[in-house]
Amino acid sequence: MLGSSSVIGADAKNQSEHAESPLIVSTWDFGKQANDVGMKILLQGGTILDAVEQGIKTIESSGNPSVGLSGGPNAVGVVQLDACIMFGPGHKAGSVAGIEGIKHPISAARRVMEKTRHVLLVGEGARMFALEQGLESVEQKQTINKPGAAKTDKKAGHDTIALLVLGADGNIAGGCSTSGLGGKLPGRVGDSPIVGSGLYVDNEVGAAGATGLGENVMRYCGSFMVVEFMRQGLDPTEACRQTIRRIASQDPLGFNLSINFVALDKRGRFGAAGTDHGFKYSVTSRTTSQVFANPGVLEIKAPR
Ligand code: SD4
Repeated sequence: MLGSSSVIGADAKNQSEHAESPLIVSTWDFGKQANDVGMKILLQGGTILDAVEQGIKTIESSGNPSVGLSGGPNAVGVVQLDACIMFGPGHKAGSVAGIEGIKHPISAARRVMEKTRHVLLVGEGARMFALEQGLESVEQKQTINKPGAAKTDKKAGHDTIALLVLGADGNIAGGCSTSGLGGKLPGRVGDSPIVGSGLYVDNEVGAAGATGLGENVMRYCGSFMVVEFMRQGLDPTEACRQTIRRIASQDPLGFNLSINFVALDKRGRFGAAGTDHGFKYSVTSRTTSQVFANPGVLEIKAPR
């Protein structure tokens, strides 16, 4: 809706200097579409959770190759989806993992948070719950009998939507949704539905979300780490960079991690950093909606 759709370069003025609310930050350039939907909801008086859910739903039904039922199938040809939602006040969370045939896993995650005593439902249980809640479903069929017959290490499709919202009242919510790694083994769960890995919201500090190779995020509680660095005083961009430095300093892969983070803080500052050169992120305020290039990669110093 707002602003231009051109990508703003990594050398643009320090993005963290911005400080305003409401504010929506999301992964990738397609995140802008979700942000715009979310901002419209906020400006019409909707809640931050509505902004998260409706924004992400837009991508889940957009034909995206890595989000929703149009996403990449697993090694037996079935799409298994992961999603998570968090609400800052009360530190609430809901997730679904490996859910099949449900059109909007983000809505299932929200229902888990709001309608159950639990945080994470997986597989068939998650699907049954979503159906019980009246969520839209489609039937899926396994198309490959032997998992080995499909690629299990497909690097394409690292395009999870993680979307963070700071409301005008200072409250924060976030969500993420993905079909996960293309060709994954059936039952594989990535970072996205794991609180603190693919998504983390702390209403006193800020929020962070991840996209990329989940295995390299979830072993380090990546989004939690970003938020903790913000708590220690780093701005969002520096918190994302420092998280990647920390992971790279420990990981045998070094910077060859394929991980990217977005973050916003309680003051309305935003930032991102990633090891993927092509990583982009989208930022939407009341008056502008922009796509930024990855500001992080070139400036990350070798950890050792
Ligand atoms: C996963 N992190 O399941 C997800 C995939 C992804 O951008 O982020 N793609 O590993």
